[in-house]
Amino acid sequence: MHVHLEQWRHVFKLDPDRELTDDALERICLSGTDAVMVGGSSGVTFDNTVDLLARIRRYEVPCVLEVSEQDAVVPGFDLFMIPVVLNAGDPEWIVGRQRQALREYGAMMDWQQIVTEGYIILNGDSTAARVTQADTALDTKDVEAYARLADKLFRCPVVYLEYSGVFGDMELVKRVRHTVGESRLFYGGGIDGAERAREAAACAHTVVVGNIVYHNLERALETVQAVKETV
Ligand code: 1GP
Repeated sequence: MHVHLEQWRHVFKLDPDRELTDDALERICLSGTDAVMVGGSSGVTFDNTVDLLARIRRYEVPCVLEVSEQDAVVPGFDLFMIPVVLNAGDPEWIVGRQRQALREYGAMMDWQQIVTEGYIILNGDSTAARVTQADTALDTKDVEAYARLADKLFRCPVVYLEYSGVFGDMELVKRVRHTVGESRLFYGGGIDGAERAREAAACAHTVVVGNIVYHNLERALETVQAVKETV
């Protein structure tokens, strides 16, 4: 399948380590979202990833894997998104794990299917921040500099402002959108319904909705239309 991430407005991120009923999954996949991203910061395994992929594959929605665990790289996704955590304190999450993966699979990878995400983690209390030892004490200029680094220097197709668990600073998100040129700006964190979805959609190119899927499916589903209606 051909995936056009430069056109995505709304994405659901599903965690293979969490339970979701068939009915809930069906409603997510048929919601009109542009893609389902599979990924999580802990407990992601080959088995739970392959299970979730197989269940999502009953539907036509594009399905991409955000790789955090080499052992959980399952073939058959439409796209593999590789986070490079620009503000990680531990270089494992900038180039370390990537080097390890490329040592093993570099010669046989299909580069057409791979997209680099320049990640900037901004919620210091999130699992992602803890795992990567992210330096989240950043001011606006730092964040803009990281965004330029991803966009201009590394030419990442995606810059990802990750607030996972909390709703972010929309002024900052907007500034970053004006800063990036070629990259697409993804925003994720704390979207719990239509209102925040609209706010985030006004500031970022692409809005990622995660957690709320597991807490309030109705509100999660509302976010699709809310984002699509926002110019
Ligand atoms: C997490 O950016 C996503 O990686 C979405 O965040 O779970 O807070 O919606 P939430």
